[in-house]
Amino acid sequence: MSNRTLAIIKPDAVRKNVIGQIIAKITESGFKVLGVKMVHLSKNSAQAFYEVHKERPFYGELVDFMISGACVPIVLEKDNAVAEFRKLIGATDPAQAEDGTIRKLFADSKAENAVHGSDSDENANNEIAHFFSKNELV
Ligand code: IDP
Ligand code: MG
Repeated sequence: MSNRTLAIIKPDAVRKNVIGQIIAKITESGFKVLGVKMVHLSKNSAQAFYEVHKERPFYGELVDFMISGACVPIVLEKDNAVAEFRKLIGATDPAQAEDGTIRKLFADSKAENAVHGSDSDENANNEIAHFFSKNELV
């Protein structure tokens, strides 16, 4: 069990101007922010980030969505961070997400679902390295 995970505030939530509300919800839930930046992903970078999904039917749509505007990757720290953050964001499809979760509050659809959260410690480490060098993290 590791204590770090990668969150991304996705382009739909950036467009809705709810970056601050989402970060407030995250920090109120006991996560510490170790790193944060705003980036506009290139197609190559988004394809590489979602490489694990390249055989899925929605891969092209997902990459196009993730490059449709800026996003905000955030490195978070908390005990059992990966599982705790997945609980806070809720189900992939906001229609299935529990009340009070970030996706229930801010997401519009299964594709445009406001936030990303790593799904394992191994992926969290790789995803953190995708966006941040060591000297960018506290
Ligand atoms: P997760 O983000 O809850 O871990 P994954 O299955 O890993 O969900 O899918 C990655 C992302 O791909 C989702 O967050 C969502 O943006 C997008 N996605 C997942 N399923 C679909 C779908 O059926 N249609 C369109 N986009 C999807
Ligand atoms: Mg996933």
